[in-house]
Amino acid sequence: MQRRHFFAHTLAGAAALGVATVARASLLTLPEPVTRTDPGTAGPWTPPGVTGAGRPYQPVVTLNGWTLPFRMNDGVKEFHLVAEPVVREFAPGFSANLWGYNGSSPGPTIEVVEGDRVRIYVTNRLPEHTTIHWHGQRLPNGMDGVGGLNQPQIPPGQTWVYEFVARRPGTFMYHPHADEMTQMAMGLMGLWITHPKGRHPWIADVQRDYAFLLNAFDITPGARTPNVNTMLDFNVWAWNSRVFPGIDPLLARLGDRVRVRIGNLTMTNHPIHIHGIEFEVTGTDGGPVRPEARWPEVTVDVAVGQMRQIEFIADEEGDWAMHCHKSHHTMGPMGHGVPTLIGADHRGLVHRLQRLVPDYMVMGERGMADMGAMEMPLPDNTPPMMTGTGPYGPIEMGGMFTTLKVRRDLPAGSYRDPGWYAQPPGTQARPLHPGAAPAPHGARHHHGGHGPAPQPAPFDARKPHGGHHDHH
Ligand SMILES: [Cu+2]
Repeated sequence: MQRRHFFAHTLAGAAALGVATVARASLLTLPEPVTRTDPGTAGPWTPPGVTGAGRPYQPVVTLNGWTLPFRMNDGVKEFHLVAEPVVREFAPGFSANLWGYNGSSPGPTIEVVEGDRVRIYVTNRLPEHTTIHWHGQRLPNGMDGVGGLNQPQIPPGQTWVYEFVARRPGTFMYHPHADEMTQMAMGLMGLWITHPKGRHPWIADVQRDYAFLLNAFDITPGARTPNVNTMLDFNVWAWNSRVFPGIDPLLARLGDRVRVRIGNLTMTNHPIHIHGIEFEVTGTDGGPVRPEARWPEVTVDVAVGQMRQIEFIADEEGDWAMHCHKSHHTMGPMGHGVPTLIGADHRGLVHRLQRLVPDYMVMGERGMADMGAMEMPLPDNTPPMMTGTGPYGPIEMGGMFTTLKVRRDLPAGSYRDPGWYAQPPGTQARPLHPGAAPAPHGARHHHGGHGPAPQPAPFDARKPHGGHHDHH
């Protein structure tokens, strides 16, 4: 019964769409899948020589991600995506069992040129069927990847082929259109960049081009696998399946024109805010925005299922915060059902409570800032909560937070973290009475802008005493 159903499905697909026919013809020459599990940011990937539709381009840098190499086959750019279970480190001390592509969640970024003919082999190594939808692309209807509508779903164990021309330059995404709530809650998604074929009046040349996806998970503290039936109450707010302090900084040389492409595959909107500069929205998944239709912003709201492409000149040196402005999205897993204790007086209660609950701690009487500094017992494998240590102490941020680091002396094309910014004398907030300020963070603090760059402090992922990530 199971078997008959299975064959009926496959034949229907082949007859209706020709997708399986392409697959059969190409199976012998399937490109080796390229896999990467390292959650660090891979450098830009430049294909060798002029390929496909031609034109050298400034490659994107996928934040805590990578670009999938292709091979040329008779003028066609061939990619091989493998949908499979992966283990993703969200931040030091916190990893989860996700589904991804080619070893990572999100999957690798696909980067091509307008006019390229692209063939994508998709192998399903998941325990259930899947498809891939190429969000935002112009393509033949049978290649759009909506399971049941445009094609039968791809059963486990099979390889199917998508093929179309990248007709429109821009920023796109890919994700399953099969058991979508589960498969996206497990991390199946990726980015697609199509560079313009020639000089485009509405697409600027940039020195740095970053891309990342907003994604969210519901992972019970201490657990490793997302709850896939969660509809709204997610607790891990991530960029490319990473949370601060696990998200790499965006780097720019002073004066660089910088593009950032942000896609949202969570179930809520995210106002992404950058300090220190103003930007314009220069494109969406619908295409580039005409220059006369742009307006300046410092926060761009990225709604569910949208891509926003922003650009700015990095003309102000420093370490600038860049984060989702929903303040609970820059937090770890706490915040659910914790009562407000501001103004409450715990005196006399703590000792009695600790007789019943030995780990009981006072927190929140003065606000929650103490959380950033306290050594608080957390279950093993829990996201950092309000942590990440800067040159002046705890940054008190988690989740959807990172920094934009602008430096005069950053070499062109370098993506090496330059460490913390050293503020020139007289340009930093100061206490009214010298000596009243807490001591700066050890030897990492430097005055003046000309000394050696301070070393980046190791980020603290605080764990219980005796735990395997205890730093103290
Ligand atoms: Cu947000």
